[in-house]
Amino acid sequence: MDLKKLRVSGKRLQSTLEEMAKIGGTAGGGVQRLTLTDEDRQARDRFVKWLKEIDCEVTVDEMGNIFGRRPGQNNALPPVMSGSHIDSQPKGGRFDGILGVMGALEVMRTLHENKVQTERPMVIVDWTNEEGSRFAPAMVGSGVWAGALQRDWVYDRRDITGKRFEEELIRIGYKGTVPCQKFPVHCYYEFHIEQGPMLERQNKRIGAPKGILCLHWYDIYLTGEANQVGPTPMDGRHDALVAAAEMILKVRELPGRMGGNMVATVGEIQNYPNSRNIIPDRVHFTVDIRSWDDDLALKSWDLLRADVEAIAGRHGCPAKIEETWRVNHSPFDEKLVQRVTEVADELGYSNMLWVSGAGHDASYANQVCPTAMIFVPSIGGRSHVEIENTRWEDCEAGCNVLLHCLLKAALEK
Ligand code: HGY
Ligand code: MN
Ligand code: MN
Repeated sequence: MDLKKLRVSGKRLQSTLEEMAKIGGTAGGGVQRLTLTDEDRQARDRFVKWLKEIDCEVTVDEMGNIFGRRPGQNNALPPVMSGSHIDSQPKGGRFDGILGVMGALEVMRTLHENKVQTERPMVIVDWTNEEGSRFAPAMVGSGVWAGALQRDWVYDRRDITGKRFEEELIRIGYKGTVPCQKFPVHCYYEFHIEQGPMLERQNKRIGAPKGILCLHWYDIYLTGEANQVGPTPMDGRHDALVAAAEMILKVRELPGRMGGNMVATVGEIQNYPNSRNIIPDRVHFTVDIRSWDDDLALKSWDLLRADVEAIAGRHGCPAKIEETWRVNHSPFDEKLVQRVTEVADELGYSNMLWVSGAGHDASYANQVCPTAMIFVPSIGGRSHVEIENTRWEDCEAGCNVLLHCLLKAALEK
C-alpha cells in the first residue's frame, strides 16, 4: 500500500474524544479530571481497554505512567514515542492533553487496521499529573521518567486537603511495579492544542513549536496576626492579605520591569481564616514565571523575592518562600520540527513555526530524546477553561501530521 495515502479517521478521533469528555464532564461543557481522582482512573481504564483492543502491550510504571507498545519488525531498536496527558484542570477543556493521547491512539488504530508493519516499535504514553493543579508541581510523571524529579519527593506531595500523592496513586490502582526511569527512545512527538491565539490570528492550521518556555513555580506563605476587625486600629495591624495584595501587584509589574520577554502570574491563593470580620493571619499564594530566557526568569525572581521580603517586613508578616519547581526552556530538535512543517506542506495544511508558552511533558521528553510537537488552533485562543475548543477538522489535520511524522520516524532503520 502507498503509505503516503494513509489517513486517520477524523470521525473516530472525534467520537473517542467525545467519549472521553463525558468522563468528568462539567455542566459548563468542560471537564474536571483532576489527577489521581476517580475520573482520572475511569479515563485511564478506558484508555487501557482501547490499547488492548489494538494488541498493544500495556505497562504501568511506579509513577502511574501508562505505556502502550506496538511491536515493529526490529524490536531491538529504540521505539518512536508519542503521548500527552489525560488529567485536566479543575474546570478544564475537552482537548488539553487528551487530544495528544487520543491522537496517538488514532494513529495506532490506523496502522493496526491497515496492518502497517513499521521497522521500529511504537509507544503511546499517558503521563501522570501533567497539570500540577491538584498536586504541584506539573509534569511529574514525565519529570521522574526523565530523571529530573525524584520519585519519593513527588510521592510525598500533598493536595490542599492533605491527601498524599502516593496514596492516591495506590487508591486508583495505578501505582505500577515497573521502575519509572528513562529508556532509549528514537524520538518523541506530542500532539496538542496551541492554547493561545496565534494560529487562529495567522490563519494557520498546524503549528510547529520550536520549543517550550521555562516554567518556574514558587509558593509564598505569609503569617500575620488575626484579630477582630472592629476594635483593632488600622495602624499596627499585621494583615497577611494586605501584604499579599501588595506582593501580587509586584508580580504583575515584573515583566514590564524586566523589559518584557516573560510572563508572571499569581493563579492560586488561600486566605485564612477567610471570615469577613477577622483580620487575615495566614495567606498562601503561588507565582508562575515563564520565559524563553532562563536567566531572565531567574533574575526576575531575585527582584521579586526582594520585594516580597521588604513588604513582609513592612507589614510584620513573615514570609516563608518555597522555590517549588523549575524546568528550563526546551528548544526542540530542529530536524523533527522541520519534519512537522514538511509533512504539513505535503498534506496541504497551512502551518507556521511557533513557541509554546504552555508547559508540556515534551519539555522532559526533550531531555531524553529528540522531541517536537504538533499544534492545532485553539478557538479564540482560549484554554484551561470549559469553553476550550478546537475544530474537528483541525484535530483530524493535526492527527494526520502526527501519523506521518511518526510513520517516517518508525520506518527509519
Ligand atoms: O502549566 C502549564 O502550562 C501546563 O498546563 N501544565
Ligand atoms: Mn496540556
Ligand atoms: Mn494544561
